[in-house]
Amino acid sequence: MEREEALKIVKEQLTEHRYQHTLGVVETAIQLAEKYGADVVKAEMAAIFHDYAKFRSKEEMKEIIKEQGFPHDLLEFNGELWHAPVGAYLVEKEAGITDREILDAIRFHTSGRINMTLLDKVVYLADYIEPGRHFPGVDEVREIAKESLDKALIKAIQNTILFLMKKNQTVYPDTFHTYNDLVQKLE
Ligand code: DGI
Ligand code: FE
Ligand code: FE
Ligand code: FE
Repeated sequence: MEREEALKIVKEQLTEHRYQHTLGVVETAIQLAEKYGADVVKAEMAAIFHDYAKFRSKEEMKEIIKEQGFPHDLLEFNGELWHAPVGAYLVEKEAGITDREILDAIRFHTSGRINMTLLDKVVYLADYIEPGRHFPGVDEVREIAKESLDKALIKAIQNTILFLMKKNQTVYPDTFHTYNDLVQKLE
């Protein structure tokens, strides 16, 4: 699928604000893919579609998680996590994207996973540091991203965990598993 066709499909699913965020993720993902040697075309596609399911109803997402046998513990944690696996499913079903690496980068763009692929990492980090993001600590992560993809990812996940904990929110175990895995593998 061409970039323009993909963008048109996604635009219909998103608010203008979320679409602008998506364009930021696309540009950042391309830059990171070029810098760190990921597949640029796949990074672009995964970025375009990463938040495809963001505005589906909680009811629809819950049904898909149950009926597709996605990890049931997702339902016990923050509903913000659901659009990632549900998005991977709907992007395949509705937009006809079948590439496993692209679908996985979408599936794991919120929680991460153990053994993240280069493409997973690029999309995760691009989502966090795209130019439209303004949360505390994001500039530090942008700086680290110039030196190390893994170190930037670790800092982004730390920030996310601390942010959730300060608000007395739960943290999905996979978020911790991703963090631990990246730290353990860091030289
Ligand atoms: O969809 P986006 O807003 O672009 O970004 P995202 O897909 O990374 O969603 C992150 C949101 O999910 C953020 O507001 C925090 C929330 N969240 C809730 N629990 C967790 C979580 N994020 C992570 N990474 N881990 C959690 O356990
Ligand atoms: Fe998202
Ligand atoms: Fe994210
Ligand atoms: Fe996003």
